[in-house]
Amino acid sequence: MPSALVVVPTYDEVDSLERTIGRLRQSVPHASVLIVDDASPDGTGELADRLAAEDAGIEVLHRTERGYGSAVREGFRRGIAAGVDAIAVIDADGSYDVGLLGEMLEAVGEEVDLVIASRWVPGGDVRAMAGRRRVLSQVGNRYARAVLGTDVQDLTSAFRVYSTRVLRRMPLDRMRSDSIAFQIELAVRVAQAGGRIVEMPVQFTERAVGVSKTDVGMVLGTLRRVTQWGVHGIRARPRTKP
Ligand SMILES: Nc1nc2c(ncn2[C@@H]2O[C@H](COP(=O)(O)OP(=O)(O)OP(=O)(O)O)[C@@H](O)[C@H]2O)c(=O)[nH]1
Ligand SMILES: [Mg+2]
Repeated sequence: MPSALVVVPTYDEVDSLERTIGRLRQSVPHASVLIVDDASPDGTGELADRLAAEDAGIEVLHRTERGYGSAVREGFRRGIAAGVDAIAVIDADGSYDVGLLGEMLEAVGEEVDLVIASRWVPGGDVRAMAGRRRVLSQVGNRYARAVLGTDVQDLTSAFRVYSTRVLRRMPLDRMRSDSIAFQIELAVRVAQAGGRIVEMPVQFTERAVGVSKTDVGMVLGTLRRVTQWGVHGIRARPRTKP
């Protein structure tokens, strides 16, 4: 089992954080946890501090700036500095089944640089997701796949394990994308860096508590980004000449 850091970005997740962290500590006790909270007004940061005080395997990073992408990038920098073998990222809202993480960590290694917990491969199980969102995610993924030349089925999944080796090669300071576009950009960059990507079917349940931070603007922004990348010829795999 590789040494690992699990990055958990949080913003206003006071109703789900403790449960998610509890499950994490239970399912991968050897991995340390870094909660990155951006001054949530609902007390998530204080709750995170309390959890960290009770468990030496948990650390909290409090930031004043806001942003999912920059929170995760900061987590990557910490993991790289700590010299762990693998860095995992999972949402705090309990949507993704944490139980898969042990298997994901085992899969990452010499041969594999990114393991994606995938909702859209056979065996993936998506619950309580409104039909509209389901279609949007699948159509969006199909569009991004075609434009960017990759066969990753769930480019937008936020539950992933990266090899630290591949993250060291990412230009973290130059990356500006956020939210859904951030997930797609990283998958493409890993492929461009020659990293092998593996998808594992995950059980996904739409968040039951708390408020979504993803809005229509982010979805449209992602669509625009993917289209721009396509126009600029940015692809996971170079186009094969006919
Ligand atoms: N640190 C930090 N975390 C964030 C920020 N925005 C979102 N998050 C966290 O990132 C994770 C994903 O956000 P969600 O709101 O669940 O996004 P989503 O899964 O697309 O939307 P839902 O369908 O509502 O679950 C959650 O753990 C959030 O708390 C942010 O600005 N800063
Ligand atoms: Mg969510």
